Amino acid sequence: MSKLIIVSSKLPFEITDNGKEPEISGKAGGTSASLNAFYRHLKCCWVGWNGNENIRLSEKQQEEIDLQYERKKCYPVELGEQEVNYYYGFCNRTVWPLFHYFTHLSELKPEFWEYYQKVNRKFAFKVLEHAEKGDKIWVHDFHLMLVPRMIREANPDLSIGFFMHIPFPSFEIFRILPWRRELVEGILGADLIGFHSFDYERHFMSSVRRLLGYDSVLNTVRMEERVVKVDNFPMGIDYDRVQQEAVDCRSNPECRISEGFSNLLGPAGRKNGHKVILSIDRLDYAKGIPSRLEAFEMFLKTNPRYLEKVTLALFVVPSREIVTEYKRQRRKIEELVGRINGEYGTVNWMPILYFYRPVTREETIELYTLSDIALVTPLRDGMNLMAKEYMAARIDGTGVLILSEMAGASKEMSETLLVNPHNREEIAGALKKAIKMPAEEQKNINSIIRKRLRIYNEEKWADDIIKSLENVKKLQETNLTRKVSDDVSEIFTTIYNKSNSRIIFLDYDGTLTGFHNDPQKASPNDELYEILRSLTADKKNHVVIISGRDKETLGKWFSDFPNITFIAEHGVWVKEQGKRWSMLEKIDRAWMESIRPTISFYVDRTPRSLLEEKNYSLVWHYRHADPDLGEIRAWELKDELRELVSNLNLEIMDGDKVIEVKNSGINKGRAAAQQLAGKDYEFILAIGDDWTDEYTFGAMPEQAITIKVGTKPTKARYYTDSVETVRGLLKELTDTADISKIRQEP
Ligand code: GDG
Repeated sequence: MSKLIIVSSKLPFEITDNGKEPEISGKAGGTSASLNAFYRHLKCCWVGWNGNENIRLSEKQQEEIDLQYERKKCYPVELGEQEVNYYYGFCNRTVWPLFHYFTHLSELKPEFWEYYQKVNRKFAFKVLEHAEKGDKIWVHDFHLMLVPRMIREANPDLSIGFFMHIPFPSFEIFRILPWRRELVEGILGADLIGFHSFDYERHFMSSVRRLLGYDSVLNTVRMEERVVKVDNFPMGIDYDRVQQEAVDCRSNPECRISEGFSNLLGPAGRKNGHKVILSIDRLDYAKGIPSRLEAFEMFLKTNPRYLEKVTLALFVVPSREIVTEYKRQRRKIEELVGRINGEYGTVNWMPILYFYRPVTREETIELYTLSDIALVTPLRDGMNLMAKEYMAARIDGTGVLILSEMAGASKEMSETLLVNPHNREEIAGALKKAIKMPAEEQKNINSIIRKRLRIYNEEKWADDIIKSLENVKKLQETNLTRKVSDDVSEIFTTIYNKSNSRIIFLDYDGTLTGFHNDPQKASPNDELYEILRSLTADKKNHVVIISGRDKETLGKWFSDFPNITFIAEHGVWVKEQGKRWSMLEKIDRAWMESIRPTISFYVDRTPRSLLEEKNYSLVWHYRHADPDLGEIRAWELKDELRELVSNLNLEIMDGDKVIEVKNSGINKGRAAAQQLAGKDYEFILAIGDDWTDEYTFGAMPEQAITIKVGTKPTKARYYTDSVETVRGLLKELTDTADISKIRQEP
């Protein structure tokens, strides 16, 4: 039976040595801890670093520890001191600041990168040691972005999922990384790629498009031999467990932070509606603790009536203390706490209760239950599960969450008080609003959020990802458009040589020739003329050029080819071999006057786009516009056109970086079918590159060889990557035909 292997930078169990025998024990916080429940539930395996930097083990102790890990189906990756320093250097000092938009803090050191690759390889090896055919591998986070590709290259039979827990930045930020291409290619080794929010997904797709040129359709990236799905799965929490922990905490007197502290924050210590505001984070510049403190200071300054009536319980959990910027953060926080307490504190009251120390799970839960307000204002945060846990722990339904709009969690909790974490006035205002908010209103808001969190919990999140991974595999199997490899083209030439009557449909732009800034300039070159001459020289061949081009252009370019049949303007005009142009049916063009101004308006608004006027259609080209702007404008234009054409008998065609408006019912498929009607060709070949050619592919009989140029989803049975390979294939057909002719001749 196939199994699931979780891969994360750290295992959920660390080696601890409390003076007796070293043993492994569960970690308190972080991503691996939050995946832990899921791991227990699915009984999967886990590959990760054991976190052991300092504990030296004897051979016997090592055997015992290995056994303990084995029992838990955990497979530790061993890292040396240098590897830990440099690898985590890349993770924490290069990627982390950059992906959280702290570009000035990102250290672009080649030695970090070197170790990142090395350690990622170690993780991939460890997975490959334990993975068997059909297994699912679920790789987590920015520490392991190269692992999916490394695994795939060694074993393509595995299903690989990748989930990113932190934001994926906009391309303008991501492009700073000298190793951006390798990272995107590494992630794309997965079959399914997940992010917390649509924005991160969008940013990733934009990097894929700009760096590798792969386009996406409906979250699907078409790679060389397979499709990759990219989607957003906002991570949930183990809602019932958090709620139960909160219930236990309230009923169990042993579960207390400390008597004195509980008394101060608990009901007994609250007089005259005293409110407790909770702030609890790892020490990290991305968490925005100094801005939060400044906002709190502003609140005290502008609302003197709340002096002595509020307490900010500020917990800062030590983290990455060797990194200079973290030390600086700590200093900054402590200066601010000192300044605020010094200025506003009294003998009976300190506005901020500050703690710089680790916080246990029980303490965290208790703090949730004791605090009237949770102030969660990171400057950037992938999701922030603590905001969700606060909601789940409020068992009486009260509590106000002030949440940064820069946290992924804000997308699912828009009912709460959302703030811009850089805006001190806004946070101060939200604090006042939160303090004054009646309990009924709190409950109303929270009930909506709590219901959502209960339904889309951690289990559902993980199930969704695993199911999606299974679905991608099915999609990959049904969507098996094969590449025209050397073997495949050899089969084509064999069939070609054996057949006595052949028809070959060839699209022009993007198929026989590359794209040009000015469509009028993409005229055929000598090589193409030569290929067509060879093809048409064989009397068994009927060559059909089937294009969106107007008949004048095709007529001018191919005046020396009376043996070719031309279909122009997507099937409006036909010129049979040796005959004149004729129209497939009479077409009205009066509609152009009303549509032209709209397209012209988009030409003006989109630099480097242009309007092409054909006899029976209007075309907006945006291939050379900025890709993102082009996509946005294309959506807008389609939207506008849809309104305009609703009463006219028109069709909007969404081609490869073109939008074309033309009379409906006219398409390449209809014109191609007419060429096939009543004939019995032994060899049928159709090659095209864009959406309009899908009509041609759709009109072909089952035995036809249909080839798409490019990697977008298609009805064609094969794909190839460029105009050059199309020309190569056509040459091969005629060349081998010549050879076989020569061989037959005595
Ligand atoms: C990444 C992203 C994203 C956290 N600190 C302590 C602690 N925790 C517990 C929480 C929660 C779990 O860990 C996750 O917390 P966060 O959401 O804050 O995330 P991180 O692991 O720091 O980081 C983040 C997350 O991944 C999940 O995708 O939300 O945006 O940066 O259960 O309660 N628990 C204890 N002490 C801590 O100091 N006991």
